[in-house]
Amino acid sequence: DFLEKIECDLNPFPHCEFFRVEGIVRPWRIRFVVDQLSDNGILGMTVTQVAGAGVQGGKGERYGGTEHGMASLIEKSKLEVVCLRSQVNIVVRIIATAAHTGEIGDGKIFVVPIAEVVRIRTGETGAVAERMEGGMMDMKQEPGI
Ligand code: AKG
Repeated sequence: DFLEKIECDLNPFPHCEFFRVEGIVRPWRIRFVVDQLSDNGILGMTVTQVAGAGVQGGKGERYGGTEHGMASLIEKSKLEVVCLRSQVNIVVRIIATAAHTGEIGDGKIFVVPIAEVVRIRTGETGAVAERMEGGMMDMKQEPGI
């Protein structure tokens, strides 16, 4: 499956240890996406119901040469996962595979660099703050990243 081969280019941020993978997906797919992440040991995530539009201005089809007026906003679910650099590709592939229908409106995934993670309860920072027992650090990571 081509979605299993997605490679994110993280080279613009060579020293960044953490990234936020932000998926904008169909609301009726979000439960499946979350389940797939959980099944792979990714337990820390945030989901928000949002409304928005992409490059097609919320229209179901692209009309060549025609200008769209104001974007019509479409309900979507926004999923945010903060993970280690070495887990970005795996998280992106899980979201993309679970959210894919092949139809217009499947959404997008953004990968955003994170400068720091702070656990409020303890004041811990960095990898210690990101780590959850049985969570992200225990899941599969890509070697050599
Ligand atoms: C867009 O605005 O780019 C779209 O793909 C509209 C279709 C949709 O999100 O359901």
